Amino acid sequence: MRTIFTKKGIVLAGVTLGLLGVLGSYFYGSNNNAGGNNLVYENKTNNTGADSDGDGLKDWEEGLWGSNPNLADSDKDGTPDGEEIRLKRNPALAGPNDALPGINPSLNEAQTKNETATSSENLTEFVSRQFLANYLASKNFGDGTTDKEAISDLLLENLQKQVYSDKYSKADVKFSAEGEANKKTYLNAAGGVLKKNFDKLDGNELQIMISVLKSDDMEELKNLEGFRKAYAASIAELASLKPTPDLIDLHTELLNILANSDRAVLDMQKIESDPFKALVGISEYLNGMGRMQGFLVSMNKKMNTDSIIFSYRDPGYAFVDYYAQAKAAGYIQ
Ligand SMILES: [Ca+2]
Ligand SMILES: [Ca+2]
Repeated sequence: MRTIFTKKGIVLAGVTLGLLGVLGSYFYGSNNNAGGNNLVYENKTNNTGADSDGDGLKDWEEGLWGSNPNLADSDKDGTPDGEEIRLKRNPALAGPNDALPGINPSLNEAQTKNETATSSENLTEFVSRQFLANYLASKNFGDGTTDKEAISDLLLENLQKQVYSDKYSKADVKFSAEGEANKKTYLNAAGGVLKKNFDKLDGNELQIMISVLKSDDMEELKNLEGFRKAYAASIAELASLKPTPDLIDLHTELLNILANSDRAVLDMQKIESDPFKALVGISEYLNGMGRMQGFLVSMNKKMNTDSIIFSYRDPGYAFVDYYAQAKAAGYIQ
């Protein structure tokens, strides 16, 4: 399963920070050139994202600010949403007291965040914050009158509201009778499904995204289709398997990880028209990676406890193999 962990899944932080770099330059150009930022930003988004209500904010930006993409004056305070951003006011909060957070010198010093991220949770926030910092700079929020960190918090809250919910519930799972033979049958079938669908794929989705953004060739987004097919096929095949009762939780977790990852990739493919959704996709993809590591740890612990041993030729060995690969890559301590 090359997608979420694996040898070729490479080091999480390296790939993600690479993605971050190209995401930044794709939409905003170099960070060192404030004048150029706006030009690049305008060029990239003028022809792509729609502004359904014609208020000067693209539909995806409205998602970021929590305003209504189909209503030019979302909070009905008499000022169109796009104009509110220009005036550094909140388009989702009725005026007159709707100024976006201003500079508070006493808070400012404590706001210097560290620039590194290690766990996938920190990394998700790190990626989002960098994106938001670039976005706010492109909207001229860097003139020293507003508190970019506090505004970024506000936007991050809107981003976090987009978190996916799990589709599969353990109550829906049909199961087999308890027993070692049934357990092995299930694990061989499930491991076989993952190997069959994912081992033929090279690289991972984040690497494809980096390539797309670097080349600016949206045709390359089609390279994500192989992953989406692998997710869809795996979900369909896994859903028809019957785990033993003690494996229902892990089975359900695996289905949800795969379903959310599939949705994350679908959202990443919208990078051009809806970078906000693509950012949600990247966050959820990273969450999926974290959950997959937890899944592998639990599955291997369970197999050890139950003394379930596979030869490396057995499909069920996939769970041992993926665990070893994730450990070797440093994802699991
Ligand atoms: Ca709009
Ligand atoms: Ca307002």
